[in-house]
This record gives sequence, C-alpha cells and structure tokens, in this order.
Amino acid sequence: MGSSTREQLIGLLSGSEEFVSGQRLSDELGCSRTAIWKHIEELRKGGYVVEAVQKKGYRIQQRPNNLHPGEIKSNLKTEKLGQNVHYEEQVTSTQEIAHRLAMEGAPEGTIAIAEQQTTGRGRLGRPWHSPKGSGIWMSIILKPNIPPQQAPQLTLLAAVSVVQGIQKSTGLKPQIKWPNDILIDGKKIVGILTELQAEADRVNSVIMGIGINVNTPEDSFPEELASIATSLKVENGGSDIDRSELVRSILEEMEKLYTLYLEHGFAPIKLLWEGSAASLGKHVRVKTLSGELTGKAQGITDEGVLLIEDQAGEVHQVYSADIELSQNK
Ligand code: BT5
Repeated sequence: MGSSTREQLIGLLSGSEEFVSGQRLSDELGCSRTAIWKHIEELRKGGYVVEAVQKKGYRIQQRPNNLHPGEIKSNLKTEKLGQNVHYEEQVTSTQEIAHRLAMEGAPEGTIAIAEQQTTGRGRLGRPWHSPKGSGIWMSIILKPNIPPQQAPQLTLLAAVSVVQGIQKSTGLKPQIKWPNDILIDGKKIVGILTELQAEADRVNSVIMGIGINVNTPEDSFPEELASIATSLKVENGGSDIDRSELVRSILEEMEKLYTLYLEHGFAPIKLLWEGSAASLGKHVRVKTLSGELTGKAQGITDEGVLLIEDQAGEVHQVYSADIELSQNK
C-alpha cells in the first residue's frame, strides 16, 4: 500500500528545517501547486502550524500532538514495521482492527493505532484503560514462520523492544515483570497482549498489542489503577513525551530484535530479556488458572517458560500466569 499524498507531504516537510518550495513539493508529489496549497490547508486543519513565505515555500513550525500516520512514518527507520499504518481517533480495540486487517491480508509490519480505545483489553478479558490522546494503543501484525507454541517468545521480544524504545526516547529504565508487564518503580506502565491467528502447526499472524501510559497525568487514573499504574510523564518529572517519536523507537528496536530472532532464534532475545527482568531471583507469588504457587523465580527456559522453585526445592514450569513480587525478600 503506498503512502497517501498527505503522508508524503509531511515526510518532505519533516526532512528539513528549511523552507521547502512549492515547486519542489509539486514536482515530488506529482500534483499542481494549487493542490499542494489545498493539502497544506488540510494539514493546518489537522493541527499543524505551517509557515508559508512567498518565494521560499513552506515550513512546519509546530506539529499536532497526534499519532497520525504521517507523524509516525516521517523519519521511521524500518523496512517493514510501521510502514503501513491504520490510524483512527477512536476504536473499540486496536486488536480487533489488526485482526481484521490480518484476515484481509495486510502485509507484515502493518500497525493499527488509535488515540482512544473504548473497550481496550488485557489478558483473560480484563479491561485495559485507554483514555484519549495520552497513551500509545497499538497492535502490530507479525507473520513469523514458527509453530504456535513458540508465540510466547514474541511477547518477551516485544517487552524487550518496548523497554529499549522507552530507554532510548526518555532515558527512563523500566523493568519487565514476566511475562507481559513493564514497570517503573513497581508500577505498571505498559501491558502487552499477544494473540494469534493460527492453525495447529503454524502461525498465520501474530497480533501484538501494546498499551503504554505515556502522558497520563498523575491524578487521572481511575481509582482501581491509582496505586498500581503510572505513566512515563509522571516518572519523567511531569514533562510531556513525544508519542510518535516513542512509537518510532519501539518499532525500530522491535524490527532489529525480530530480525535477530528469525535468524538466530530465541537465545539472544532471552539474554536481553534477562537483563531487564524485575522478577528473576526474587520470591514471587504465582496465580495460574489452576491455583497458586509461591517460590523463587529461577529464570526462563529457552522457550520463554518461567521456572519457579518452591519451598520444597521442586521446580515448576509456568506457561501462563500473573505474578506478584513479594515485598519481603
Ligand atoms: C495486559 O493485560 O497488560 C495487556 C494490555 C494490552 C493493551 C493493548 S492496548 C493496544 C491493544 N489493544 C487492546 O485492546 N489491547 C492491547 P493483563 O496482564 O491482563 O493486565 C490487565 C490489568 O492491568 C487490568 O486488570 C488492570 O489491573 C491493569 N490495567 C488496566 N489498564 C491499565 C493501564 N492503562 N495502565 C496500567 N495498568 C492497567
């Protein structure tokens, strides 16, 4: 799918601090100068402040605070991830959109992203709070040639990518709580939800949902989240973070790790994951659908399964669960 003229226009204007002449824009985009002028008017309506000076051309002075495809794709250094962006102001869940796009044959790396989700979801049907304009709510379509049992590895891969992306964009150093939470100071800042379109022996598409509290003000979390959730803005001393830049860093990190994974398997990802894991070596309480277990988190296997050693010294393999880090050890 090619970029729209609007995306290309934003790309051209973003490529330079200088004015770009109307003639050059019209040559590169293959449309008349009047058409360019109309597109610029559209950008202005979309929240861009565009300076227009006779004989010099156009220059973006201020960008809107949104996740429009043009914003995400300008200067995005990836080959696949994020090159095809499906953006909406409000959706039920970006997972639903991405599932649909994958069924319709969207290429690998396509993302669905929205300013707001009305029924954002976590695992096991739990709700994901996704207020308007302050977070990153996105779902990435991947098409790895792996058996379905290996899909949990991609959750861990996504977690490492998000940690590295956040670190690169903000300098903050989040930690990963197995399998899918990213925390700062023990509070949740990111949730990851991996869903599959698969047959018994092969994955057709992985729909990787990532929710990040970016510019959520401190006092705006609903009561049930106030003590367990935080945002990058809160942890960053109150200053706003550029969401589209953060999306780009995450997509760039993820593409690097995903390529590494497809070429060399999970081993290199496992090492990186362990380097950011909050739970390893700690005493944890594990809640699975079949019961509870307490013990020491020993590590993860090459498949991404968590190993817990109980008080009797027996080692349990945990495939899917919620874990709590004990306070006392
Ligand atoms: C997750 O589930 O953490 C996965 C969340 C994935 C959200 C993304 S957003 C884009 C895509 N579209 C979707 O519809 N979903 C994905 P889980 O481990 O089950 O955690 C859910 C729990 O996290 C809830 O029960 C709350 O306790 C807590 N929670 C809900 N909203 C939160 C938020 N915004 N920040 C921090 N914690 C939250």
